Amino acid sequence: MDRRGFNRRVLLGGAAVATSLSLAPESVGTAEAAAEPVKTAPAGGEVKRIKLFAEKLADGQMGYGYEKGKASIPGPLIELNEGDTIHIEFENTMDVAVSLHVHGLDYEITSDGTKQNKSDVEPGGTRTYTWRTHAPGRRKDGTWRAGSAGYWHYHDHVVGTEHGTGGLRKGLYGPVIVRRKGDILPDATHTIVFNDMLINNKPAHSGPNFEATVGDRVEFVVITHGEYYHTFHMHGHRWADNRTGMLTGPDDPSQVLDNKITGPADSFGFQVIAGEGVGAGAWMYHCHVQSHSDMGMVGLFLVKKADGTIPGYEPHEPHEH
Ligand SMILES: [Cu+2]
Repeated sequence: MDRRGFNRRVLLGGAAVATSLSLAPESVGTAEAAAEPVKTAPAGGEVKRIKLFAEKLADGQMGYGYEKGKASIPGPLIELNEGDTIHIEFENTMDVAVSLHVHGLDYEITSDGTKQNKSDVEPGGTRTYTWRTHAPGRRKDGTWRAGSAGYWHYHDHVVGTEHGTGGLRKGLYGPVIVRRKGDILPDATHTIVFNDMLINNKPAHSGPNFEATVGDRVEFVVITHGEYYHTFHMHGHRWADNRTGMLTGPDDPSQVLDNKITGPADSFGFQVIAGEGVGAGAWMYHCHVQSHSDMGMVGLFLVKKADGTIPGYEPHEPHEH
């Protein structure tokens, strides 16, 4: 036990020791962060208001951003708790019509983000899109209604074609996470979008790379767009094929994976403890369709030791982050 863990346990007393041990049965060795109490999502019910812009980027691509001049690909992460409502004041700064269409959440037809019901936005225009979420519960007829919690995504639905094919290709997409009360919160969240043969619309063979320190609880949101099916593979880490990507207990029947097939508009997410049981390293993630990985659908999960070093890793080319 290192000094930090020791002090924490002394300060928190015996009960906390028992709790942390039960949360981290494999904490021997590398899973130091897992021995600390986890933070969890609160109940929802908030009404949130944000601004979102669609912009042309300098290189001709397109992105969503919270501020003018700060659009990114993928667009910003929108995080909600079941029961929250979000009003998004959306401004189109481009010279073509654009929209905002979300998967998985509750919205009325006026927030659909398609031309078919005139819920897109003309050049220079604004529109407020409203997304709602709900907790699971029993319907009056006795059947069970799923909650909104999940790893979802938003994207344009009008640039190029009436399906937004051009907007998606140029980068108009982003992640949405809806959490359930009690869901474990990560230390960091990263989004990986397989879009045609690129990752996050970056040039082939150029990542993106994501950094963490051994023991960090790191969440990945994986989204696919474009023309192809892919398989998402990560080295040295695994996840469960369920809503959160984490097993709920010893009897959770979800399959544990390190490779998952994913097709256009699919999304899933999971959390890992960086380097758990395996240590620091430049851990690859990539599409496992061999021709796709050879063409550059590859990035690195750079897991550092506590002293900041990564054994065996020498960055040999400048990477964009
Ligand atoms: Cu692929």
